[in-house]
Amino acid sequence: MKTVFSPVQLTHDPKMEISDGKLKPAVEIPSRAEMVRSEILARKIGPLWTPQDFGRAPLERVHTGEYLDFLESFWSRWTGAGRQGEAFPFVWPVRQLRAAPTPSHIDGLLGRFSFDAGTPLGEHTWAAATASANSALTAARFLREGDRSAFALCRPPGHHAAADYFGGYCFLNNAAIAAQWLRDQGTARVAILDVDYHHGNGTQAIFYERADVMFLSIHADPKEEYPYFLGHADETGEKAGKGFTHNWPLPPGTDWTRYSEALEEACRWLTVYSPDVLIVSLGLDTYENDPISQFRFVPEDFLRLGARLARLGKPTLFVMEGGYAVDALGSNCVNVLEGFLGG
Ligand code: OKP
Ligand code: ZN
Repeated sequence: MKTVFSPVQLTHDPKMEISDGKLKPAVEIPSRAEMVRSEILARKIGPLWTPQDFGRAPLERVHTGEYLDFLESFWSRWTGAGRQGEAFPFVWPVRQLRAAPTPSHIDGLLGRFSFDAGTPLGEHTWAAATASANSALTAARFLREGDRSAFALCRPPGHHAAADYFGGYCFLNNAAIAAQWLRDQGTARVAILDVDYHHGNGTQAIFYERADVMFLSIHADPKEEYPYFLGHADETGEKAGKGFTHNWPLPPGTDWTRYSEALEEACRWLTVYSPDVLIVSLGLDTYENDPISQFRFVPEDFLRLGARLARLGKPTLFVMEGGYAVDALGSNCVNVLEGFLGG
């Protein structure tokens, strides 16, 4: 299985984040990707590829032009306004407040194009996020060219980012961009299975009214866990997309036994839908020692997960999302890929 990764993805290097109501050390850090890359090589999963630059067109198929313009121009506006260091939004157009007209002030723009204060933007965020999206696109291209599976070592992650807002450490929705690109290349049906501990609110929102991209997510119950405002069991799609989104919110403390019941239900939907390509939004933060999460996967469970996904028998694109126990991240991630490949 080929892995796609660019060193440019390491240049987004946040120092701090806002979580638990405080400024704390960032957890979505470059060493995450380095740990996974070195484990891929050590365990000989397959060759490492550098992404091709797909340009802006495939990003615009998922994100709005004004959102992309904001991300691209952010650093020059921020420094032009006399600001230094990484930026955090702090005011949002909720409910009766108006998202339009778009503010011209940098703090207004930050709020207009985000949904949380926990996601620092820095000088190299745009370069790293586009490199991450290009990794997903390049891996998708390998599937189009006949590979049965591929791994996009995406970082920064993507599944919380929607058409016009960032958050949850995500800026460009790598999995959604790859799914849309596959559709545009002629792949008729795509399914996205999101196994990250957190609900993939961005991906769900992007495809909520569509039947050509199914979205399934198994995650911590949003009543008790980030992102709090999406991912409930009654969200099943709208309009043409009715019945093409399904969510399995699970309680804190969920272990493999409980998780795998939800996974079997998700696999039944996948079998019925029979996608031409399966995209796995691969979060490794279901691990028992993850510092910000409350599920109880042990390392062998990641092998089991990969093996179960292989039994679906579909061309499969793995797109990395979260996972913050950095020391174990590489081995947990490669366990999924190795489990998929059959040990
Ligand atoms: C991104 B991904 C925990 C604060 C949580 C945001 C978490 C984003 C997770 N006390 N902050 O889905 O792994
Ligand atoms: Zn997560």
